[in-house]
Amino acid sequence: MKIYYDEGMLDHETGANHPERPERLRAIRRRLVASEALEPEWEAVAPFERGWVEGVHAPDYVERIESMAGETARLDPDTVVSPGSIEAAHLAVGGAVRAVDELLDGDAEAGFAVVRPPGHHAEADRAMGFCLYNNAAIATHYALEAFGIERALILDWDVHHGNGTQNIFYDSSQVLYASIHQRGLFPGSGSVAETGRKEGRGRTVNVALPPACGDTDYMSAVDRVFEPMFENFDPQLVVISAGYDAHVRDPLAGMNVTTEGFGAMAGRISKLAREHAGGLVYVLEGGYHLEGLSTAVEATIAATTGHRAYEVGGEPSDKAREVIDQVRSNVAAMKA
Ligand code: OKP
Ligand code: ZN
Repeated sequence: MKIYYDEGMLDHETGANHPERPERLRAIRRRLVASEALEPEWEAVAPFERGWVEGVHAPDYVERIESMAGETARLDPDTVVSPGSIEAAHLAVGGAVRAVDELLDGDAEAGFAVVRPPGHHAEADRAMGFCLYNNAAIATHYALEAFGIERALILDWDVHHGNGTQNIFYDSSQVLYASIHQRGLFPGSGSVAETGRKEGRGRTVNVALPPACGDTDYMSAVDRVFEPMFENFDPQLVVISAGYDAHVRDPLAGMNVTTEGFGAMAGRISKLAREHAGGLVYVLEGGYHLEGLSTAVEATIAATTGHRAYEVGGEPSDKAREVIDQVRSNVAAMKA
């Protein structure tokens, strides 16, 4: 699988004790270099184009972010800019865009943009929750513009709700945003009742799970919500906002997904994506336990490429099933 990565993303410095740190990408890089049996192909990210970002973010916001290049700033209590951050943000956008570009050009069946800063909390006009530019939203918007795609699915399995991505496409019939996350965590949005607006009605899906859900709960959501979503919406592009902070070892959240669980999810979802859209792109979001993060990224790649098959057996908990069934009834009525 093609991996889109650039060392310049290590120069986004967030300060001592910040969980979103350069070591995250170093750990992934090291792990993938060591597992050469997976045949990762290291690709350069695309050179930044401001026009891509302006398709998603407000011009004033882009101007403000660009003016911070080389500087130090604090945008919210946990979102900071260091002298290398704006360049890193450009590389992150470039990684996501190049991955989508090569997928849709037919040069790759699957790609993984190993990027930071993450993106899914970034709103059209606001940085938030470690995120400056919304990498996945920008890459998706790029696909609509450059390739004339009419139905794109963004599936966000980061443990936090991707408020930015949801809001950017809330009115859009062309982009289906589906998130599975832990309810009650940052940023607080993402209830089951948030389902889209106007043309985008029914095009937002939130599987807002209670804490302590694990592999069987996540796989049940894949079977009972995501699979019918693929069938009914029939996406032409699939972008995964791939955060790994639902991992059982993650320090920021309270879910119990294992490395094998991520592998199982990636196996199922990548199969659906290949059947409907010819492949998929993973864009890294969160994930703050270095070993949990790096092994789960490895499992995602191994499952997607067919180097390994991961099995999860067993029934979901009653508390997860309740949410899943509620969401399922919304998805059942969806039409492409
Ligand atoms: C980014 B991503 C309350 C805590 C805020 C921010 C978490 C951002 C997560 N002040 N924590 O979705 O992994
Ligand atoms: Zn997260």
